[in-house]
Amino acid sequence: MIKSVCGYCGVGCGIEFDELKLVGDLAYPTNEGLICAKGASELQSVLTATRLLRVKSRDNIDEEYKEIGWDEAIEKIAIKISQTNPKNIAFYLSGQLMTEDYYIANKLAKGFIGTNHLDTNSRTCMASAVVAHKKVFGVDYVPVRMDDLKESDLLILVGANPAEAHVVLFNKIKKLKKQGLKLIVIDPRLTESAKYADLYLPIKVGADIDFLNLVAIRLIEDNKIDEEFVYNHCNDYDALKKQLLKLPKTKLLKRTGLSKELFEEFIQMFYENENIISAWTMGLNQSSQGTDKNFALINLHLLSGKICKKGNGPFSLTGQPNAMGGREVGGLATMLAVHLDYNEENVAKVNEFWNTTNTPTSNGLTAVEIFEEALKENIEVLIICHTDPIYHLPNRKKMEKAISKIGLVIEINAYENSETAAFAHIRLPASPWGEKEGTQTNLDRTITKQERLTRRSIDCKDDWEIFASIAQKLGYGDKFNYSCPEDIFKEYQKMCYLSKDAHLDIYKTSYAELRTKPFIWGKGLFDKKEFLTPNKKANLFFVTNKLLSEKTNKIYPFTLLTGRTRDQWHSGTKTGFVDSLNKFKKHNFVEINSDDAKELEIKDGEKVIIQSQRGELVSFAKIVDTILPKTIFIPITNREINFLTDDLLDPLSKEPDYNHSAVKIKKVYSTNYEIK
Ligand SMILES: Nc1nc2c(c(=O)[nH]1)N[C@H]1C(S)=C(S)[C@@H](COP(=O)(O)OP(=O)(O)OC[C@H]3O[C@@H](n4cnc5c(=O)[nH]c(N)nc54)[C@H](O)[C@@H]3O)O[C@H]1N2
Ligand SMILES: Nc1nc2c(c(=O)[nH]1)N[C@H]1C(S)=C(S)[C@@H](COP(=O)(O)OP(=O)(O)OC[C@H]3O[C@@H](n4cnc5c(=O)[nH]c(N)nc54)[C@H](O)[C@@H]3O)O[C@H]1N2
Ligand code: SF4
Ligand SMILES: [Mo]
Repeated sequence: MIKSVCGYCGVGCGIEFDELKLVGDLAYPTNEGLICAKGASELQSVLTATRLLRVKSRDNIDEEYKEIGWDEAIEKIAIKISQTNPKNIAFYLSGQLMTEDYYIANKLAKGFIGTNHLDTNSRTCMASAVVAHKKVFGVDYVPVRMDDLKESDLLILVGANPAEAHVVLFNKIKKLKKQGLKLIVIDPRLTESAKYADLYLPIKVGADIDFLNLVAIRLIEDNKIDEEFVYNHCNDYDALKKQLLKLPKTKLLKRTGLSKELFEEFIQMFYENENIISAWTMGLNQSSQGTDKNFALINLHLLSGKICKKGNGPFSLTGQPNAMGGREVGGLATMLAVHLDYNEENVAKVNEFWNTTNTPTSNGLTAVEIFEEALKENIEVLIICHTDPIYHLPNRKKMEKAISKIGLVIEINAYENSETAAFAHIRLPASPWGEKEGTQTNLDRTITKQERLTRRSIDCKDDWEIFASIAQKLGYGDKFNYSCPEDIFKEYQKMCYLSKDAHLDIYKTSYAELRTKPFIWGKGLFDKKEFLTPNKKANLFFVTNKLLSEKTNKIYPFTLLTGRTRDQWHSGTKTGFVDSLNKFKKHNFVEINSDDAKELEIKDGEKVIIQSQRGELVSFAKIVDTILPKTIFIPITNREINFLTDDLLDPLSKEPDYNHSAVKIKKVYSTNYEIK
């Protein structure tokens, strides 16, 4: 029996493998034996016929790939890197990498090659929460754990659908509901999660700041502010109060599309329940004002003092299995390493620790920005690992054009059917989950050991080994002399002492301990109501809805929402071919409100074309009453989704505005449209 952890979502369920099947680990505190269909089938993904098993190369993207050896490929990469100015080299990583992989890639790129352009798909996912945490608390720290839900009276889900995206967490929520936990869901779609809500608020897309400000105003007007907490532990309350009270309340409510009655029901539940947790995900983060939306929500907890005590607080739900670990390591272009920002003192510390002089001194380009620079022909080498940017970045046509201008694109992937593959020059086969070991941190700071369950495919390497072999070829061998992931983990643990106040107390555990039980870093960091800001107080920020997103108009009258379905994982390289995951839901559909469908004479199951200013896709209509009028929903299992989306970014977090693109939808009469 081997114990490991699921490699899909941020819940991070403990699993057991007995050579025949995967089951939930009853003794593991996060999931207590529960597991979802994706987790239970993960070994099948290791065995699919679509694995990338050989090194492939070509000089030009119009040519066919040829198989080459590892040595030749690594040499080609090292030669090109050594001939290129570091400012023209970029790395694009993933919240699905393990901590050890992330650590090595970050050390190689920033510390030795000397480029600061190292970002991750977490930019498209958690960046808004990261920026908000840092600005409000002075540190990227999630102050709530799943266990806190047991002591909470009310859970508010805003722009999150855990019934499909964090399945085991939602199963726990359902159990707790039976013991009295109340649930409010705020979402333009009556989602699977909303079906269990005590109160469902069908908010208009993009109106969350208006709603949350309105609640803050009510807290002030009804004397529900926790003055002790606000005056002793927060900055800028008086300024916030003054500005909030100037806002036009009727207009705010109108913009939310909610009735006064529904709003009042929300307020009543907020007042009646002592302990409140709010949880959010992509419905807030992926927005032109993603960070502001985080501020507006966290404000409510600070104003009402519902934070820093059991059963209370703002709970950002991390999506990917190790997006949190990547943030800890510093695998973002806006961070140096181990929660350290770029500044002279930190760069000196990091240079000394890595025994180098090459570390850059300022932030690098973030995800979409890397591609924007590529469009200007300023990126010559791009190393992509464990993610599929051509599938997942917004405004796909533009991203395709950009990547085509990069001289050397290296794709490290465990599967051969990514969308990015068509634009790569060298493809390196990685060993996937199940064939390797390492650590990952889940959404509530729990670090777990992933174990090797099966033998490694002959020509594959672990992601960290690939980065280490590039480092060795570049002549940094003595600094990248690791024999196994544990060596890397130990070095990373030492580096955590450099973090501010050493709050990343990851040095307290070890591989040996992690094999028997998980470790939670930063336990009780805010218990004394002290934050990591200069005066130890949390910052309140006044924000308003600036209505920056693409506006619907006569030509494009619908707003496009995009998101998850329960049994599929993003582009589907790991889940798309697993029979047990395919039986419940069709992948290719677009949800449209029944009134809109009637008006457009679209019937259920009919072929429809969806177009935006940037591109189009063809799908099948699914007529529902669970989505607001003039809003459609397409799951991101549709690999063409981002031909439609807008590449507008949040100015603070640089996270894309995925959920607010203006589109039109119409029935397809012609037989010319193929559905891929
Ligand atoms: N099955 C499965 N699970 C997954 C994943 C997967 O691919 N498949 N991916 C993982 C990852 S990486 C992530 S980031 C998480 C994402 O987890 P979630 O964010 O919970 O998943 P989404 O389906 O993107 O849900 C976002 C919700 O926000 C709503 N929404 C959109 N716009 C607005 C708005 O303006 N206001 C409000 N209030 N709501 C809005 C949408 O209708 C949708 O219900 O899931 C993780 N879990
Ligand atoms: N429209 C729209 N776009 C979105 C989103 C949205 O909600 N709407 N969500 C955004 C978010 S939150 C996210 S997180 C991204 C996700 O977008 P991606 O990260 O592109 O999605 P995945 O399909 O999970 O890609 C992971 C890749 O890693 C490969 N892989 C699997 N195992 C291994 C391994 O062990 N090693 C290596 N090297 N490779 C491996 C897989 O084959 C796959 O190609 O999409 C973003 N894009
Ligand atoms: S809930 Fe998430 S971590 Fe748990 S088994 Fe399902 S996909 Fe894996
Ligand atoms: Mo994500």
